[in-house]
Amino acid sequence: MSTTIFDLFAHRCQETGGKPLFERPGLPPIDFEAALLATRRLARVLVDLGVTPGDRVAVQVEKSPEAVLLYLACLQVGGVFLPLNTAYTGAEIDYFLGDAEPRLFVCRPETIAGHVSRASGTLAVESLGTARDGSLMDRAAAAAPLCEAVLREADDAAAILYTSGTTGRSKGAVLTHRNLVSNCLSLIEAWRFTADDRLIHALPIFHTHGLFVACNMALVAGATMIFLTRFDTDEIINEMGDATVLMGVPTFYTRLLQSPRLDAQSTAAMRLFVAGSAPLLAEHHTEFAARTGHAILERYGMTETCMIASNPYDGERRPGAVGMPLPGVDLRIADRDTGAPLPQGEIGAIEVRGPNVFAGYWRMPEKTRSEFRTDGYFITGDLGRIDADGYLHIVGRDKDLVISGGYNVYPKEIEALIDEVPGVLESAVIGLPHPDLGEAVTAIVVPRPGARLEAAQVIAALAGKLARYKQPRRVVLAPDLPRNVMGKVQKAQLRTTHSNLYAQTEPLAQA
Ligand code: MLC
Ligand code: AMP
Repeated sequence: MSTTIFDLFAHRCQETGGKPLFERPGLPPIDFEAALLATRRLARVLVDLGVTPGDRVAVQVEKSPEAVLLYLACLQVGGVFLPLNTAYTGAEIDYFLGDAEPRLFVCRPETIAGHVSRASGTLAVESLGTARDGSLMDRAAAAAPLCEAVLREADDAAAILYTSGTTGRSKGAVLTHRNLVSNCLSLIEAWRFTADDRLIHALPIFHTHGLFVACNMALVAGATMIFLTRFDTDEIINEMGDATVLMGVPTFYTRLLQSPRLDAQSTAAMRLFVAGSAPLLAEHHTEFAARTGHAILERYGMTETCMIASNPYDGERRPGAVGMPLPGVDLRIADRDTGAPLPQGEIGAIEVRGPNVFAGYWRMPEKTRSEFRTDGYFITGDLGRIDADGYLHIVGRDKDLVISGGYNVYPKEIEALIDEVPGVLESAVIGLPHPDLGEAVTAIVVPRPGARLEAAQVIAALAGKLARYKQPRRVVLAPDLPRNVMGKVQKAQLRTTHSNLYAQTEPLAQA
């Protein structure tokens, strides 16, 4: 039997009872006690809907406190929480539901009409809105609280998060209770997170960063979350006067730096700024420190591994570095082909082992095996080196991946769809430096000889098939793609050729 995030939250509620857990501008706060009661009602609803231990609960809803409580309720009844990006289209949802075979799918009230037909003897479909509305909340209002929690083992699955693959299908990363609990407790200690903290939460809650780092830490430590539906520069700066911690992707910091309001005074109440999910430019780290007096604490993580490394809370937070492995995490720089550890200072594959590392990919034993070394190290697909002082630097990626505003996009998935567009001979999707997103998804497309193809046609053909953030921000038509002697497309060369494509681009929201 093992402790779960739900158990730790329920335990914390005994001490923090009437303290606010969620605060939202213009809305009444929700305290820990009320949150626990609502969770217990939702847990009863899950049981009534037939969710038994090990069953998946797939959820594609807008950000709300109730969505977090649904996650907790799922853990309470021993279910496996499966959050889905709100940007996913119908075709993408079909795949996830087919692959994960959930017992319950919870969608937005406005999309339920399109989803009810999915309901069957083995799949219940319910809805959850942002105003305590939806069929799930209707059921919860009438439900008696369920006070017992199902006992789980540390290696039992707690959640599945889908990550796209370099080839073919998306993979469901199965995270265990051990993964979530050990990582949460490590981070609470590493970042001195306490019940006195007030966390500005502006991240989405369907990914590791927003859910398993930010929410878990607040739920377990007894901190208050200033729960914002999305990132807005002015709103964040307004909240900083009454908050202590911000966790964000680098785009948050890029945008904050563009505001003349960001200075030592507006950030005076804050004690910690955390960045991760994508590389934070060293110059932004330095500029932020010069403007505010705060050194951003950059950390490194991955869906499959939760958080791996962090710059120190006390001690130098080194620009361009992601710090040292968290306690209990074994990290090595290894030869990409053999997995043999390399001498200190050399660049190689970043490999990790520890209680943070996931159980494997959902129903993909061979894929799982191929991503682990025989001695248990997981091959992250990132390339790095450890400097003389023990700081890890991520220097590149061994995987064909674009990270746009903190979201991962796997080129293979986009290329396959572009290649189906009439008039397209072939394509290469790459990430190019973008001043707001870090990297922007960009397609280099070769038309068929004689075809009259326009970039806009390619973009239009992808609409509706792919989540918006995966769609290329620009399509560049080219007569051919550079290849090496083996015939492999030289993406590095394409990235160099087009490196300035977005040099003058404005932030998304203002574009
Ligand atoms: C939104 N859009 C994006 C985008 N976000 N396009 C590319 N990349 C993105 N990241 C699109 C929208 O569909 C819309 O398209 C337009 O851009 C503007 O949308 P918006 O809603 O106004 O954007 P905004 O709210 O400003 O969002 C940008 C953002 C957001 C960076 C704040 O993407 C975000 O919160 N990212 C965080 C992702 C995250 O949590 N990653 C953690 C993964 S966990 P149009 O054309 O309709 O206008 C992980 C492990 C770890 O990686 O280590 O943490
Ligand atoms: P995801 O699959 O969405 O969990 O993304 C994980 C990937 O994000 C990692 O493998 C890294 O490539 C990248 N990443 C996360 N944090 C950082 C960071 N601080 N610096 C550079 N890359 C990062």
